[in-house]
Amino acid sequence: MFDNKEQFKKAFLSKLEMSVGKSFEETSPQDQYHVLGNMIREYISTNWIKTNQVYHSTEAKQVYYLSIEFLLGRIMGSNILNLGIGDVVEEGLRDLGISLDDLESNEPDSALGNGGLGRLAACFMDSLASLDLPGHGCGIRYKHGLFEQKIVNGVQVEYPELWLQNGQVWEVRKSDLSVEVPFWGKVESFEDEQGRLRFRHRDAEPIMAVPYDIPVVGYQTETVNTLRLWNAEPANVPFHDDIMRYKRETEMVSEFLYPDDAEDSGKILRLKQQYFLVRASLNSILNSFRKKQKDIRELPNYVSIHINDTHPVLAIPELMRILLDEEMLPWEEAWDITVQTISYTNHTTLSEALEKWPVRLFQPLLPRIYMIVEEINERFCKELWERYPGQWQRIEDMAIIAHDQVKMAHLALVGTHSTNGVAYLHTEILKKREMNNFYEIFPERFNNKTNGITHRRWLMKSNPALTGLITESIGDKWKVEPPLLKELEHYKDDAAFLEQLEKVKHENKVKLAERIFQQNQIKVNLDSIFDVQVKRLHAYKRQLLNVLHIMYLYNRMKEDPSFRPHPRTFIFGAKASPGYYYAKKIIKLINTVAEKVNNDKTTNDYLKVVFLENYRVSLAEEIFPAAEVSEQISTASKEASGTGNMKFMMNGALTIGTMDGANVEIFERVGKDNIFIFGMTSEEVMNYQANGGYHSSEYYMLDRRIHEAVNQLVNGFFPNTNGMFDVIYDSLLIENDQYFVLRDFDSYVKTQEKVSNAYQDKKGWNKSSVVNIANSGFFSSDRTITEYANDIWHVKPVNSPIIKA
Ligand code: CR1
Repeated sequence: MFDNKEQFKKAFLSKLEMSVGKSFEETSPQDQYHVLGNMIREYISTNWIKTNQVYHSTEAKQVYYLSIEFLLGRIMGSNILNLGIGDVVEEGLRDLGISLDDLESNEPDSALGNGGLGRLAACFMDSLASLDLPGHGCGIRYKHGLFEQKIVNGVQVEYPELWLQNGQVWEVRKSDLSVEVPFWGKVESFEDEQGRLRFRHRDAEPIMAVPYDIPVVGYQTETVNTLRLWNAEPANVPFHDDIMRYKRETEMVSEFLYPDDAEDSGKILRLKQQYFLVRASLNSILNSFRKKQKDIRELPNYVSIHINDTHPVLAIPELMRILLDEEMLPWEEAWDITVQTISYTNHTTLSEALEKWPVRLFQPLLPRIYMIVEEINERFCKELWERYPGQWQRIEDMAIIAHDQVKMAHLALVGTHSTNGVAYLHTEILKKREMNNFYEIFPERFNNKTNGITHRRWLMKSNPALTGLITESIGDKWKVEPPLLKELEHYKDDAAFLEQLEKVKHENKVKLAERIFQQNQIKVNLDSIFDVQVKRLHAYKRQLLNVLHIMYLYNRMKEDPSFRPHPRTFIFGAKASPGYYYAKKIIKLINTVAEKVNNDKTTNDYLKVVFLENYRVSLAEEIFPAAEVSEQISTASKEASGTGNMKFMMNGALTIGTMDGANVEIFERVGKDNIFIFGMTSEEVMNYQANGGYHSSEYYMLDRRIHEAVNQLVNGFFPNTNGMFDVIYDSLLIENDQYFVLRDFDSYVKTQEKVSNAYQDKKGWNKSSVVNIANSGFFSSDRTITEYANDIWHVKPVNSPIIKA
């Protein structure tokens, strides 16, 4: 049906009429999207079945990637690309007067994630399939993904996200594979016939976990992996209690994605979600393994379970429960198997993001699991005691249960054979500082896996013009071997190539400018520098530093008519967690500054500020290709890696950034002349912190630029904002500027001047852009996943790739 245009058109038209019962002329773009989606899914299904059969029969080890978030974005375009059917579909539709782009825009983003952590999981799924690795995703099918953001009077307003409202074409419900998940109740011990001590979970309230499978298509291969998302539904048991309450509480479990990037709230429900994911996933993993009729002690040779951050860390006690209570192995043996099977990635050192659960909530909700965690803790503390006799403080600091709390990161460190950070610097900080205690005991467990992004979505799909230019120049092998992008460096002095590159960027800027006009009614100057900061809103990411710099530019232009820097368009996109008061104030501030400077005729040829609402994967795909400056300005040591930084680089933007996260590795690859580094180093930040911070008020008192801008937050400079930005002012001066915004201000301003100057030499700029693109291959998630597969999971490709001509 996708072999040639004519066949495709015929199939499409007949399916369209059959499934929506309208004549072609009457069908809506929605109808057309659904029909095309269904056709593609059907097309995929042969290879999907085949892949599953191979996985069932093979002796090859399988990896299961457990994640509470999968931020997939739109699925259709990525499938079309990976299947290599783009030309047929596009041309066929064009004959029918339909644009594929328009049709794709009818697909809602699958936004089952908050930010980097969830998007990383999605990139990993794409790479696993594309590398023919037997990798399965396990997640939750939230009814509502990340909220939709509207900006009303400059303020973020949240609306529920409705991705399932019009039906999902990519998922397949498999109710026959449902799993019961028990909560509450009590644990009874008894002696079995052989006189062994056994445990029984009684009077539990069960929830049914129903899997919905989404196919994950690899690029130019027959492999179609599975992302299994669990839906919470009432179990089919007679229930004496209040049935309405039961139904409501059950469905709540997969109702909402927690809108937190770095904090947790709604504790019981969140913990329920975590166990729900783990119990259902491990049950289905063990079912597949048992079908192979191997000795359970062989589990680590056949199965690898990866936990994405600590959210699925209950996989450790859950696997112990299965091995102890179902397989009846002795503790030591069960423990060895568990540790060998499971591995863990840490994604943050921010203390507010390190999960801790109060025992008083944990124990009643998960009584058997709690018993096991207690035992793990006791055994671990005993080992510590033997190793560090008398060092009470150290033991208390490292315990899994302490001060009536269960520390999930400690459980992960103790109960897995591998802990990895997500960028070189981050891993070093884990080893030397944050987790140094654990590193001392388990040095061999710590390793780095620098994050990556799928170049298929973030370059080939989102930036076809650049993809075309690259391919014309160096051929298309880079598509399956991204480090070959390096060959582009030969073109960095090729005037014709640089001109082409500039043209591509310009076209992408035109498209983004149209989007900006459509959404914000702001006309932007196409010759201005497109300077972009898109990411979650968080104090440590320092959108505030960017804003203060804009205010400074504006103030200086007002003061000095001869000061006119190269025109800039500052573009922001960011969602704030709904309960994160400060972050929401920053959004309001950005919009307030935008209102002021965009409407000042004396400066607005030089300065525009745009806040694009509802930042999400599909919008990101429009933004990165048009960006020229990438803002990666977190307080050094705070951003574990960042992945947006890589997407910008791959699309030829130049980074202005601190030596933080993966910026460090970008710097190493492009060299100091092709990146703009500023600000304190992580060492400096950590030393300051160890010594009680710095004195932000000195910077405020001594630096006129800072003084003026900070005062403007509270002195009526912005009309009708009385008291509105007090929290921001206080964070800088009363709370002594935890994130060193004022400390880094001068360095940031000077470095931004360098950016402006560099842009004057357009040829030099384009040359730097080439160097960035050419060195971005390292940041393909194919490299990252290959490292995980080789070093942590020990899994090998199963299907051999069939490269289509
Ligand atoms: C980090 O903040 C990193 C992603 C993916 C985030 C970001 O720097 O790129 O993870 N951490 O590794 C996170 O969400 C809960 O922690």
